Amino acid sequence: MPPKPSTVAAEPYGFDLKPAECALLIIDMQRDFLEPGGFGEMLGNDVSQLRRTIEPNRKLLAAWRAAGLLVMHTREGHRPDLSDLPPAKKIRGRGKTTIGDTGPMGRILVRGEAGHDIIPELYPAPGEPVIDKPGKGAFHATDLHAILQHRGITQLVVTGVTTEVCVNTTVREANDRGYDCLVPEDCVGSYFPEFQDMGLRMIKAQGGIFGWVTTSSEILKAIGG
Ligand code: C5J
Repeated sequence: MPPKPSTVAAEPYGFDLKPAECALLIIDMQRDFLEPGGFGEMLGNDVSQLRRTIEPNRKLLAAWRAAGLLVMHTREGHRPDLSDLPPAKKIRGRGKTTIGDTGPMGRILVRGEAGHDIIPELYPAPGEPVIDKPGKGAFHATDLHAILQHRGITQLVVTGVTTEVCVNTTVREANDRGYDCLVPEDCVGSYFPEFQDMGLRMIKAQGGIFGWVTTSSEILKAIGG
């Protein structure tokens, strides 16, 4: 039996969690974004800003699994022939090394490469759907919405990286499709502290215009973790 519905302390107000209708959606916890020596660090980013989310995600994931609730993972990346990579995305940033080129952990953001894979601490268990997404939002050009609908999901707990890019884009897409989204702030991360703060404020502003913000410990209380 899933945990009973309850109200999770959140901002801008309590989130009425219905565990049987809620999926944990973990966004892009990929080696190239999080690991020292990966593409993110190669670009000069401080990966410790993202790595602090690993332990809270690990605890939340363990509790979610123990409660028998739906877990889904996403990975940002492209087909090896790059046929799903928009030319505009390929050249954006004018960097010397871009998506599809060889980076420190294989070809950058290409499916099947080491850097594209999910970090071992949060590796998907057998049976947990993994959504390979070519964009920032997890609904764009994927079957995520269909999978969620088939399973009767109406709510999402969204975690992962980065707060202002793929997490925010996914929460906005989900909100437009009618899902209620709850974001635990310690389980999402940005390379930039000011974007972390603003990314969360944007979600909960104006009465929860895109969703709710809480902490993983509040969710753990609600699911008996
Ligand atoms: C994600 C990115 N996952 N920042 N990607 O946020 O390019």
